[in-house]
Amino acid sequence: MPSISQRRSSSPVRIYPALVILSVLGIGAAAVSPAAAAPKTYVVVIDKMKFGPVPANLRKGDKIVWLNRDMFRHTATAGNKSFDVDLPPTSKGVTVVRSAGVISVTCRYHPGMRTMLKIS
Ligand SMILES: [Cu+2]
Repeated sequence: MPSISQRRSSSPVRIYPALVILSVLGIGAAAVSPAAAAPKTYVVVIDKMKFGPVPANLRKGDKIVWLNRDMFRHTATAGNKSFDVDLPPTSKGVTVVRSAGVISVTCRYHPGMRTMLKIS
């Protein structure tokens, strides 16, 4: 028992300097390149057999969380095959957009479900 309590008390001391270094690097990077926007995460809700509104200002590197609120299985499938996210009922899946351009998105199970991503 004494050895466990020693480990517990020593581990925060080891982790703390690493956290300080990471946070300093993070602040430094933001200050050096303010023009490079940090990647953002957006949520696209799928509900009642439809894709909800998609983000208007998507950029390369941004993340999309596809949130399936339906009791049906869907997919978010890119027309250019850059992603194909399987979405069981009431689940979510993540895509990182890797290239600029316009990508059509459909559901493999319900071809009537369509949306479009514009990535700059
Ligand atoms: Cu579907």
